[in-house]
Amino acid sequence: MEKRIVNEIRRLVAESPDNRFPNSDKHYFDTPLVGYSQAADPIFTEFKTHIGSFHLTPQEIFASTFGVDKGQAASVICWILPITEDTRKSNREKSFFPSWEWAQTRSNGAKFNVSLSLHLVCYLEQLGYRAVVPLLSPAMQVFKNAQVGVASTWSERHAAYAAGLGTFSLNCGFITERGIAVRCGSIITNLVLAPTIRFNMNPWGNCLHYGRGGCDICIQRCPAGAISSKGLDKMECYKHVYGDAPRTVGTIYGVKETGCGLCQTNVPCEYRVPATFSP
Ligand code: B12
Repeated sequence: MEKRIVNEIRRLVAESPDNRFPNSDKHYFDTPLVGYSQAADPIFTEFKTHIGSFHLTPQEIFASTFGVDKGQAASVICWILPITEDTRKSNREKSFFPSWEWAQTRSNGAKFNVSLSLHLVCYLEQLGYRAVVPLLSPAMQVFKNAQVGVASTWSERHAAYAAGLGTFSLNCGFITERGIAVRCGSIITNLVLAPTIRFNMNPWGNCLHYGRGGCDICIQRCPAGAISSKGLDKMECYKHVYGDAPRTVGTIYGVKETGCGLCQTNVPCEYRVPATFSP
């Protein structure tokens, strides 16, 4: 069953017209990475201590969606959608606002990610299982003033970390074997799946800043001055990502959400886990 799910996610990424730029054959996302974790993994309870008690476990989301008497969540299915090389290259050249390609990926690629999640829910339902997209569940909320800054009741990156798909970084981003220029997604189901092994037990293991020290390229790339050796100032990042950038280039690009992603491109971790420091 694990293999069937991987194949279904890959098939949709390869074939869906929603994973295409407008009037083009070019994809928003390349072949995805997929990982699984057990819903009862104690790491999900541990996340409450890192993020806040509002961050929910898979079982809490499952129960709030289907009711407490409708069985238990068994697994979390996570995927990583790598942003294509053309889009990454176009954003590498930018020094303040994101490229047109990046903005399309943020806006329309994110919609594809939602359709992929919903497709998977239907796919599992047809096989007789229950499944829920945490970000579309009734329990989903975003808190602007949590102790850790802007945060939601379900963090896709933490779910992906639990599924062994990568680690965090200095700028808070998630670095996978296909790099940091990615989008993440997940669903929770009562289908029992074998969990992916978490090889990297260091939550920041893929980030050169922590691994060898000295890599501060993302600090220099940030147009909002939001990254320092202490990490990410989420409010400064938020003001640029949801304020200045869409206000200035959103209309020109024809999208409401442009993202930014400068700290995810032209950095050593852009499309791989960086082995050495190469400015
Ligand atoms: C709120 C939000 C924002 C906010 C706040 C960002 C943040 N870091 O939380 C703002 C507006 C600033 C933002 C900006 C961006 N975002 Co945003 N955002 C989200 C959202 C909706 C929720 C994130 C959340 O709640 N995180 C929880 C908080 C608490 O996590 P955290 O602070 O990062 O976690 C730290 C601690 O927990 C710590 N930690 C401490 N102790 C321990 C111990 C252990 C064991 C572990 C595991 C961790 C840990 O490690 C983490 C890193 O320091 C998610 C979608 C989702 N629901 O997940 C997308 C998401 C995180 N964003 C994403 C993206 C792409 C972006 C942008 C690049 C914009 C763009 N699209 O162009 C920028 C990049 C900012 C950055 N460098 O992280 C992607 C992540 C891609 C990636 N590779 O990381 C997500 C997952 C969306 C998606 N579906 O793909 N975002």
